[in-house]
Order: sequence, then C-alpha cells, then structure tokens
Amino acid sequence: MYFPSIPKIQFEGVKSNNPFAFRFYDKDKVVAGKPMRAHLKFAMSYWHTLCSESTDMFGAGTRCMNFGGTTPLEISQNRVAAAFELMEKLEIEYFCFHDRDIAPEGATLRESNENIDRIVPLLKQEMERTGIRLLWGTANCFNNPRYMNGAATSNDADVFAYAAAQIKKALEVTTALGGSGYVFWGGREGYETLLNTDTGRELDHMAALMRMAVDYGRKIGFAGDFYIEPKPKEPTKHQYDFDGATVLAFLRKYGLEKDFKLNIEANHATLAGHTFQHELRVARDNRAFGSIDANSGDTLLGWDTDCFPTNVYDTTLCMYEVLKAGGFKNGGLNFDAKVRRPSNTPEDIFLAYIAGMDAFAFGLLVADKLLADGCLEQFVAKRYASFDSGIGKKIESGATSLEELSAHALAAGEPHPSSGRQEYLESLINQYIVLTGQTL
Ligand code: XUL
Ligand code: CO
Repeated sequence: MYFPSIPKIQFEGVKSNNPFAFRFYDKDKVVAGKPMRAHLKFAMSYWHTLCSESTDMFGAGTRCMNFGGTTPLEISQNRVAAAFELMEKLEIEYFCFHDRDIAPEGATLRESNENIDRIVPLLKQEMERTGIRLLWGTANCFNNPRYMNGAATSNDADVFAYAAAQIKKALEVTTALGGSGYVFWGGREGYETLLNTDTGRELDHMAALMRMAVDYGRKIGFAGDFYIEPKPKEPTKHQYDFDGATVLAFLRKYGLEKDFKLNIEANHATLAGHTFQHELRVARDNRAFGSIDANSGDTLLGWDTDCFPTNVYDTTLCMYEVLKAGGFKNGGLNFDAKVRRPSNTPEDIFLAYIAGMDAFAFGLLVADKLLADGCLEQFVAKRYASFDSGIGKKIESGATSLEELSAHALAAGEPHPSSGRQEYLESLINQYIVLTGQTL
C-alpha cells in the first residue's frame, strides 16, 4: 500500500465534516436518467498525479514520487500499483497517460519501447482486476530536446520520423489497453519566430502525420476517437492548435474532421482569451465535442497553472454544455490538474481530487436543474423569435434577397432591439446554484 493513511473515499453528503469524503459526488445517484459516474466519467492524469514532483522554474520538487523505487523501471512499476490504489480509493474509473509517464525513456528508441512493453502487462493486469479503463493515451513529443524545433512540424525529417515512431507505439499500447481515445497536443508544434519558419509546409507535415496516425490506428483496430487538444501558447510562443475554431479550420482543410474531435482544456481556453464555456460551445456547435481536460487557470497568472477546478459556477456552465452536447461518448473528464507546490503530501492529492470531483458533481446537478426547467432555453428561444416567422423565417431558409430585405427595412422603419438581460440571467444562475444546494 502506498497511501496507507487514506481510507476509501465515500459519499457522506453536504453536511459531512470529514475531509476524506465526497459531499456532492454520489456516484450511483441517478441524474437525468443515468448515474452521476456515467455523466462525469472522471479520469486521473498519470503525469500530474504519479510523476510530477512539483518543481517550478525557481525551485526543486517539494515531494518525492519514486514510490520506493530505486531504478527508473522500478519506479515505473511501483507507480502502476500506486495509480490503481489511488483510483480505487477515489472510485475514479478512467485514466490517461503519455508514453513517457508510464515508462522511462531509454538511451535509444528501441530501449524506450522495451521499457513500455515491460509496464503495459502490469497496467493490463490492474485494469482487469479493478475494471478501471483507459480514457486516452498519447505520446510525449515535447519534453526531449530533440523536439526543440517541433515534432511533426520540425524542420528535420529525422525528428518527424522519431515522433511518428513514438506515436505508432503509443497507438499500439492505447489499442492493446482498450483505450477509447488518442490525443494530439502539440506543445512544440508552432513557432518562436516567423523569420525561420515555413508555416505552410509545417502545417502540411502536421496533417500528414495525423493522417498516417488515423490510417495506422484504424488498421490495428483502434475504434476510438482521435482528439486535438487546442492550446494557444506555452511552451511554444505561438502554437498551431491555437483554439477550437483554429483547429476546426485545420481539420477541414486537410480532410481530417471525420476522425478527430476536440479535447477542450479549461486553462487552455482562458489562455486563448476565451472562456471554458466558449470553447465547449464552439466544439458543440460544430459537432466536434469529444472530451475535457478539467482544470482551471489563475486570473492573476498568465500561464498554464493547471489548478484543480473548484469553481462551481464554471463547472455548472461546463456541465450545461456537456449535457446539451448529449453527454460524453468516448470522452470523459480528465483531471489535467496538479496540486500547488506547497501542497506536498500524498493527502493533498486526494483532497484535490475530492475537491474537483465534488465541484463537477455539483455543477452537474445545477446544470440538470437548469435544463429540466428550461429557463435559459425559453429565454434564448424568445430572443430569436423574430426568425420563426415572416421575414426572419425567410432569412433562415435562404428564401429572400437583398432587394426584398431592403424593401422590408424601408417599410418597417427603425428596429427596436430587445434587452439581452445579462445581469438577470447571471443572477438566475446564482439562484439555481442556491436552489440546488437546498435540495441536498
Ligand atoms: C499541456 C497539456 C497536456 C496534454 C496531453 O498543457 O494539457 O498534458 O493534455 O499532452
Ligand atoms: Co491537457
């Protein structure tokens, strides 16, 4: 046992004073026809949870994540046991990993692949024992210095080939473990200066690698979704997958839109100058909603802080979009989140997950109530009612022309636009948060 002081976390309700209990996440409680756990599909991020020692630019790690191991392989082996103990105790049913999270990078590509092959059977065994599943896998094509100029968008064809080899292996492992998703996050895919960069050529290369990944994945039986995870910057100054709209244009340009959906990360949305809800809406409007990396930024800091999400206003609006999108299919809520550097005990990791899971569970309850009552829907439907008949209906059906619209405007005179009632709607969300709390 790696976390002997931590009990199995149970639902105890909103009045519980036990820090190691859920107040809102009641996994089997039925909401809108299915249990909370099926709506939320929580996943553990292997990298933050098992690997990160909370180093930052100015300081060393504040906690040791070796789990008693002394060699890199032994550490990786122990991490498997620790990961499943943690997920079982938190009743988290899914996890996500990069190739290099689960096994150490070796001196050669062959050695790295062999390291992976030693860990995968352990993961498989634990997955079979617990029923915990792989939400998505990915390849870390950003950490090693070989990727300093990019991976798929490197100027060096040998680097491109190396990334392709890593992705091939990661796809094989994801498929062997029954993963329902495969993520592309292009942390180094972008540029530092346009003076040395052929952007058109780099984007062609990036699409070519994704096309090869789809072809190979389908060939070996990967039936899940491919995802692109947009992010505007960090580590690269300008990343090609800037935001949802940019990514959708890229996918359509290269004919990749049928195989790819979006993995929306809250903190990436805010870095792009959008809200989390905005990015979810763009994905939903384009039928490209796939999965979520759940976290939050810090409004005072301009980088990817990957904080655990605890703001129930944000989780409410997130779950509202998820429910409106028809819920998760292959995707889920992956906590791409890390404890703060001074939160340096194993207990803190559990408390952080409890906080995040509870915040999303509560958000789900509020969103469900909002949707069941339909007050936002009714307001929005009424707001656009002028398009339901007359000239509005003709505009929507494409049955009018500038000539007819000009005649209409001349006859109708000055329009009288209606109030958007923003402040009222914001207070309505507050009211629903309180009302939902009162039902618990
Ligand atoms: C980095 C990030 C990644 C991706 C997977 O900001 O979000 O961890 O989720 O590579
Ligand atoms: Co992420």
